[in-house]
Amino acid sequence: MLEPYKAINWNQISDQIDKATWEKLTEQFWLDTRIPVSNDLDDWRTLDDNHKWVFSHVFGGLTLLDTLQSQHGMASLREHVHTQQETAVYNNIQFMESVHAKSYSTIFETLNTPEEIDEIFDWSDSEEFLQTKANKIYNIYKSDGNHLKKKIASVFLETFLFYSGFYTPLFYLGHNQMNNSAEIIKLILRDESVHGTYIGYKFQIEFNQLSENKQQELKDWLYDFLYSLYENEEKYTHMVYDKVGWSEDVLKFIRYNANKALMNLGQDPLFPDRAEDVNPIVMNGISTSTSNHDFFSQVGNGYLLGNVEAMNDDDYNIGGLKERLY
Ligand code: MN3
Ligand code: MN3
Repeated sequence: MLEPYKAINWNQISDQIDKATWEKLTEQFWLDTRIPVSNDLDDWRTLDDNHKWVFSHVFGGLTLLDTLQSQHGMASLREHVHTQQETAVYNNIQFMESVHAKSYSTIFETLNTPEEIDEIFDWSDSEEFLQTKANKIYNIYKSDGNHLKKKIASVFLETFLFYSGFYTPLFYLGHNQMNNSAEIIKLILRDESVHGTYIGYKFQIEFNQLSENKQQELKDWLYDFLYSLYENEEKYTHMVYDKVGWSEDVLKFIRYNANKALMNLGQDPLFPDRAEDVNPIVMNGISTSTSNHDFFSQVGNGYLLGNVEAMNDDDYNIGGLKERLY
């Protein structure tokens, strides 16, 4: 007897969050070709060589990381879904990751010379700490193991490990410089806040069904993994930012975002850093970002998603969905 192949039916939704996320993501669709990055060239020419190096190489790093998301991240999450709509959402996210990867490189391909562009790609394809970061995540994606770990890896990558790169355009945005490049980053932040929340939500549904022992085991793994990523991220940050003296500020910012990633996964924060500890100029850059705050609360049909954390004006990142109440 042939197993029937089922057509996706959007009139029969078992998880309204799938539909709400699909609608949100398709509504905010965008392309890099819409943003005139070349208008940043006047600001670019005022930067010294060290600041130019940082600006272009963080985008090289981000290009690598979203290449990973588009090629392996979503494909690995798609291997284990509960609904056909969840597959559709991952398909949308996967395409947008390709848009993101293209957009980061659009920035340095607009600002830098052809020789510099080649050097940036050579750098991102070989730099030790960047490659370590990408490989730690990639190894989880391609393993046969626990699909919950794949969701953890995806949320850590997008809500934590990207932020050492995001710091730079947000810093300049806070100074009203390089605004078109920042416009791209704002659109990406808007996407990532939905991705992190959605994947964290899917994680929490299954995590909550595990036995207490299994939950504890996974938590231990999760914090160990976060810590090993952080240790590498410290080295990456110093390697990129020591030359302009921003490393300590960037590290505060990434610890703050590591806590956000934990919140997306419904876990307790690890680091003491709070929004007020982060450079206010960077927070100012974030606060101008397009807001998605609280979009899940508009979802009807008996879902009441709690604990959208108030975040001191920075609503770039939706709070963890700690409870799923029926
Ligand atoms: Mn992305
Ligand atoms: Mn994403």
